[in-house]
Amino acid sequence: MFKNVIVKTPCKAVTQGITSAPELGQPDYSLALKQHAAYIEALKQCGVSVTVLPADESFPDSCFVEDVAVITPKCAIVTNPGAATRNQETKAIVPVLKQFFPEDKIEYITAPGTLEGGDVMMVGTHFYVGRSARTNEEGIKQFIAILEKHGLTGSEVPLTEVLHLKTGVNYIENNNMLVAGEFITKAEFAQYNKIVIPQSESYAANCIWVNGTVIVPCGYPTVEKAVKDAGYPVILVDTSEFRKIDGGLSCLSLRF
Ligand code: CIR
Repeated sequence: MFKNVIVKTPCKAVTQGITSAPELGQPDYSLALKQHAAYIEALKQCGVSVTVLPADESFPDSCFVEDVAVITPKCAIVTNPGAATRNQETKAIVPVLKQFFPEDKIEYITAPGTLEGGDVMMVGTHFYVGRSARTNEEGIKQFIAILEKHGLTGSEVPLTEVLHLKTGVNYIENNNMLVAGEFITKAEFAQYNKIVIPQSESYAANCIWVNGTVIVPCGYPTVEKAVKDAGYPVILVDTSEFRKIDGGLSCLSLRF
């Protein structure tokens, strides 16, 4: 169960966030703020305490707070984002993590290692780590060494089609895993009960489990039904403005 969630308010520069889909247009700032507020309300409905960090105009993508840290049941790991314009976003998360963890439970990925939290998927005490354009071999090596120091385990999952691991695969507990695209057939995930997502709704592979409820993005009826059919209560949240800059539900929070 999660007790805490950290989110970060989108800044006005969110309109300039990195995107692989410019054809979707720029995010509307005021709508992004409204959607972010609804996201916070959905999280609160799941019984977590939400820490809302102030917007930071220096970093257009800084609302995607998941990428700057990985929080495990044993320690917090400050990442080293591979995206140049995002790399220094980690500075602001360190004092926040210190409010929740003693210094000896805060670890760091360092250059030449790179790693972004969107590439990390927690399944119990095991962490799958996507090797992506943002997370490199050295980053994964450091990350797994940190996990092992704290009694946890990790393994690498190569990916080629999507931005981050969790862009295409998400664990929703009870052995259930939402899988899309290249993750549907990966041997690493053969042991799970896979909920296969059609290509037309692949964006909605990025749902989040929060204390028994699954938060699903608005507008993906096949995924909504599949998650409900798997027995979960569902809360829908509109993420249209974050989608325009490759962001989804998981990217917008740290849950622990
Ligand atoms: C980026 O390219 O870094 C942002 N525009 C989107 C980050 C999405 N984060 C995530 O999947 N964890």
